[in-house]
Amino acid sequence: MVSLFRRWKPDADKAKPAKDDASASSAAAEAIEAARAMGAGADEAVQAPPKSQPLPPSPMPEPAAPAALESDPASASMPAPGTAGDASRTREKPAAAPGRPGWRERLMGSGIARGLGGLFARNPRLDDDLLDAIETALLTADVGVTATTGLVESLRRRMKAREFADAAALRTALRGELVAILEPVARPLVIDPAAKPFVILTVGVNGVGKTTTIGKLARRFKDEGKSLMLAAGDTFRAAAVAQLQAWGERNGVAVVAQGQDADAASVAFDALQAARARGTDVLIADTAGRLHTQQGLMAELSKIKRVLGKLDGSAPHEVLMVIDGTTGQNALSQLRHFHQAADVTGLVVTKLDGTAKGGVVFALAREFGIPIRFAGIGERPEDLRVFDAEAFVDALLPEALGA
Ligand SMILES: Nc1nc2c(ncn2[C@@H]2O[C@H](COP(=O)(O)OP(=O)(O)OP(=O)(O)O)[C@@H](O)[C@H]2O)c(=O)[nH]1
Ligand SMILES: [Mg+2]
Repeated sequence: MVSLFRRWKPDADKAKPAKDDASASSAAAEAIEAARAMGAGADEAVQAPPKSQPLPPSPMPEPAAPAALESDPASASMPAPGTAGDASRTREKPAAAPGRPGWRERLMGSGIARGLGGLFARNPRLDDDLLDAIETALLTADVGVTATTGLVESLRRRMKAREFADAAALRTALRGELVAILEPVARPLVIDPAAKPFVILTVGVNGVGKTTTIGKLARRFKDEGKSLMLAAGDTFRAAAVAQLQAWGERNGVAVVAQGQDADAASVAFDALQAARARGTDVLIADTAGRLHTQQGLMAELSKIKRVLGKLDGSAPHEVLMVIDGTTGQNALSQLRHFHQAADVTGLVVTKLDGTAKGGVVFALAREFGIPIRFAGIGERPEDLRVFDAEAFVDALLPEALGA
């Protein structure tokens, strides 16, 4: 898989001196929206037993019912429930192609970008004040104490050694250090064509963007010409099944479901069986959001994994944990627990657009070293980018110091 991102070219648009926190960075732009999740039907309709009331995510599921999988016209019509714009591409297209919002445009509104941008404008001189301001900006953006201290101390040492001629040189060094933290985890998800299907199990706490991310991935894989199937493993709420079905319909993807209160492991098992029978390339299983501190719910994830493994010893091939970028340091604790229960193999950090602080990405990278596969930078189907360390960092740092 190729990185979607086009590296942002520092000189692409000359930065202007920032004047305040928010504006600092050169090409500021914001992004954001807030929208909704999507839905998607299927070219095979799934059977979602009645039960309709969207209930708040709550405790445990239960027994299952036979998964129904009816084939139906592969139409991709449905207006995705509460979704935002559609868009046809999600692919390896130049994500930042002219006219399309790229990383920079999307992340400029984020807390970390605003903090770093303003700081260089306010502290154009190469001195301790600048370092203090950088430290504050990183801490405020949730980079975390350990990572921040390491970064700032390293910069301080280099500054004392007269390595930097001016603040611009220090900015370049900061960029290099930030990229160095992320580079090791910027490893894209590669779908092994030998796995039929390649099973992706998505996990995460409530509301982080799991289902939306599945919808975005469905679009991406479809565009890549892969056949896929979705498993409605969030059986806590009827609305969750409907949400996934809407996404499936939208993308013409089959969704296997049993409805609310079904046993999530059973849904996953049925879906894997169906996907194998059809020679499907990729199966993505949704799961209900759960608090990482609730042991019973975490154990259910282990069960889903085990059950999948019974059909295919190597499944799931990817346990994709979705993390809300606005979560802050709590994300570390979430990952620790989910990793313990389900051996997380990849991350998607969502909501990096808007007001997300985003700095937690650095903390996660430093502490766990688990690959960050994708970044969610909006609610539309195309707002999922293959994670690119340099593009991400460049979107956060002002291109000029504005001094
Ligand atoms: N701004 C922004 N919003 C997002 C992004 N990803 C998801 N969302 C929004 O976050 C909200 C929750 O998304 P869902 O996909 O339903 O989250 P979930 O993890 O499946 O939620 P549960 O199933 O209830 O645990 C929706 O309003 C989405 O549109 C993103 O990258 N940026
Ligand atoms: Mg969901």
